[in-house]
Amino acid sequence: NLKNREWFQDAKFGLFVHWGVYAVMAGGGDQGVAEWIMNQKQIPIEQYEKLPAFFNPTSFDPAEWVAIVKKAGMQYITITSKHHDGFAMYDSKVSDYNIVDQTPYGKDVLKQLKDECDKQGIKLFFYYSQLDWHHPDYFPRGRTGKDFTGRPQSGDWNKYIDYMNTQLTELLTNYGEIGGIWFDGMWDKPDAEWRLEETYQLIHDLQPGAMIGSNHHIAPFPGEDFQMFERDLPGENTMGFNKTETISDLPLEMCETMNGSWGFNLKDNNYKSSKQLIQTMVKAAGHGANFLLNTGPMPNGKIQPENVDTLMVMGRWLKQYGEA
Ligand code: FUL
Repeated sequence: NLKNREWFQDAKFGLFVHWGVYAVMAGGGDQGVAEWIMNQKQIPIEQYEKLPAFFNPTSFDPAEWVAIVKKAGMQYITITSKHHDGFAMYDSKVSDYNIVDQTPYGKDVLKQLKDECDKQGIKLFFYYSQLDWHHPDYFPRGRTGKDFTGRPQSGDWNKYIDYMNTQLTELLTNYGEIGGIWFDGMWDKPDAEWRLEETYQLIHDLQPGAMIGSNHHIAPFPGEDFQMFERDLPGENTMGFNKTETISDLPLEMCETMNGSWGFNLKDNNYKSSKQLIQTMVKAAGHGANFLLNTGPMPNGKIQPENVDTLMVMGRWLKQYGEA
């Protein structure tokens, strides 16, 4: 996948999308990271499972999303296929805890987005959370998603990893050629046997071109194709996430939020200015890192207008001053 690494190295700017049933709760009136609401408000699985019934993004228009991305001067999208809450935003056959089976909307948003990305020449990456607050076999539990979930205090860890590998197989088989997999959540159980080698091999066997990266906040493991930094420039650690001084020879990526949340948060109006974000993007480029800027679409399927405005300003700037 050298070719894809080269492409990635040069891609510079992408859209991160955190979208899930948590969007319905819009942060619950708090300023916190909205996609964490299940853990923050200690919502038991039995009750959280009622959320998908309210998720009906009838205004979701993938053509509009991808047009925004193109106008912003971005080359790729990374979207949550499953976040920590365990809910699959695609048509998974190994669990009915997914958008097709459990929401009135009933359609696979990843599929629709992928088709549109193909049409408009944008690469699509899937974010996948290894951490899971819903699956019973995610046991022993990690640092988060503990007793409040109502899961039995037992489970078979290897069965969970098998389940994860099956979901990854779906994602790498049913959506054509994808950009890669963006892992997150290993930090929840740093000492667990994640069987990384097997998972990474599986991905590379299924799609040799797919790039693997992981938000584990430490130095890259063998099999990973890029190194990422959460809300900090490579080598910096103002947020407390970055646990390593290592900056590898792999392509780099920095991800950042528009306000303080990844998922849609109604209360958090603390948006960074486009000027500030342009400066960070330029600094990231100076560090050789792509800038993956996040948006949390609303429950109706639209991208927040405030975020669209910012993206348009950035796109105009890039058109004027960017090299491509
Ligand atoms: C973090 C996650 O816990 C956040 O919810 C978000 O997905 C961010 C990109 O990574 O580790």
